[in-house]
Amino acid sequence: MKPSALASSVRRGDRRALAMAISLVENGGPGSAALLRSLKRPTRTFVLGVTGPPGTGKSTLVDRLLQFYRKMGLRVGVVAVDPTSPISGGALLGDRIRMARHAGDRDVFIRSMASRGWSGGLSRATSQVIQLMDAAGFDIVIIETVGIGQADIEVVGVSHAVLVVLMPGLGDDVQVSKAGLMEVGDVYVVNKSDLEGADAMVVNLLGLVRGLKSRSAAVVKVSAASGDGVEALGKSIEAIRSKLKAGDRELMLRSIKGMVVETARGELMQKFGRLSDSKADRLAGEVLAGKLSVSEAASRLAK
Ligand SMILES: Nc1nc2c(ncn2[C@@H]2O[C@H](COP(=O)(O)OP(=O)(O)OP(=O)(O)O)[C@@H](O)[C@H]2O)c(=O)[nH]1
Ligand SMILES: [Mg+2]
Repeated sequence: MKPSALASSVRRGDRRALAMAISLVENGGPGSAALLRSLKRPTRTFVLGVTGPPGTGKSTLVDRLLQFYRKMGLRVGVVAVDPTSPISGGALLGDRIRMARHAGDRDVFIRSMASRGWSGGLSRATSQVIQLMDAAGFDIVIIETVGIGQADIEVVGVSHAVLVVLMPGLGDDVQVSKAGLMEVGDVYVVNKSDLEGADAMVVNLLGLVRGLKSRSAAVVKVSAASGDGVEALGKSIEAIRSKLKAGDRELMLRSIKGMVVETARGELMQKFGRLSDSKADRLAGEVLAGKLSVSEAASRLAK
């Protein structure tokens, strides 16, 4: 199918076309650039990032949020980024299984993607997939990152709002701030409120949030397993989404800028991959011959 025809089918909401288009941009083939060029500019979709350390309940919570938004009649796309499995080389199925009850719903589209070593908890094509889901008319795109604990969290850039999902027993609040997580959240979710230590964690987080200078953030306690607190969490996300609906320019720019930067990063990395190997061989030879230092060779390669 021609990229322009594929783009029209995606815009009509054709699910098979969307699946094909996502595979095309994931593989980065020749038609991919043409397809992306023929999409209209991003306009309406609310992008919600869900991040946090491994095993805190992100997927279980996304499943609850799907229920929350489906009750409102909204159409939701989900991108679940999994670490690349060393065995299969593809995305793990765990996240899809947790959200399986929505599999038959025509207004929900769930896609797992492998991170394939791409940093920041995303996959290389994440921002392109957001653009495709936007074109397909989804009201909300939820991105679940690879379970991460460090500060290079690119999901912040592409999202309009970021949930940082934590749970009791992760260690004290100092560890949360050390991991850079206090720099990124719009809503801090203390999940697994059925476990001991949840209330103490909420108190600690409220203290940290009050200390934030440049912005405000909320702290919400939930149990994704039972659904307790999910309505309240949904309301605090809706407070942010309503700003987007009202045309908040800063918020719109935040996600668009993140997508531009991520896409540029992807292009640079691809170019670098094509160039680097033969040049690196030659430069390594020059280092071995004593003509260049490693850092001089690296600067030349970077240029
Ligand atoms: N007790 C309790 N367990 C929960 C709750 N929510 C999720 N879990 C469990 O926590 C485990 C991890 O849940 P996931 O939803 O896979 O967590 P995740 O953050 O998506 O995990 P990764 O994607 O692997 O980082 C599962 O065994 C869930 O059943 C909760 O509210 N209470
Ligand atoms: Mg998960």
